[in-house]
Amino acid sequence: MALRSIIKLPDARLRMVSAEVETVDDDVRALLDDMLQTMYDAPGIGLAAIQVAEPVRLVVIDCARDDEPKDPMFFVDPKIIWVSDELACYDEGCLSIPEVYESVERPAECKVTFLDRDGAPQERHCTGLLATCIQHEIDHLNGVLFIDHISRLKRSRIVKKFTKAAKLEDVV
Ligand code: GNR
Ligand code: NI
Repeated sequence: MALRSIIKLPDARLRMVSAEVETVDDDVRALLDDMLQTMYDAPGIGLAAIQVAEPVRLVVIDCARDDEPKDPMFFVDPKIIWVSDELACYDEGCLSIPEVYESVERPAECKVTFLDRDGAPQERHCTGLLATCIQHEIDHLNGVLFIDHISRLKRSRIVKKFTKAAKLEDVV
């Protein structure tokens, strides 16, 4: 297992549409394990492969609270097949947009199909924080960021701030 570095806004790779995986082999499992370690280290509750610069449709999530046992979940080629009419608001953050938190409204529940770490097809009904997180991660697989769900004014302020910071880093 290895820690990978997480790419940040305004890295254009965050806008890529990631490719389907289809076969879950040892290379895919190794990348999933690296992603999990990187997510725990950050720390975060979810991570999409594109955040470690790998444009493939892989997601890891662990929504367990600090006082609960670890609950790592692996999603290969996740697809949303149903969303609830009911919406829920959550203060979202993103490891690729550090220290920015904004309220985002999404379907409160969803059903997702995916392949597990062994390549077996699975279906999961997601509620609560897991429902929010899996939708945030599947957005990443399609090049969509949570700031795309907030006002244009707020979004452009955030993008400007990160673009400026990246330019200053270039100088040093
Ligand atoms: O760590 C994370 N926390 C979080 C909080 C609310 C909604 C979504 C998330 S996912 C985020 C990690 C991340 O950037 N995943 O892509
Ligand atoms: Ni994110």
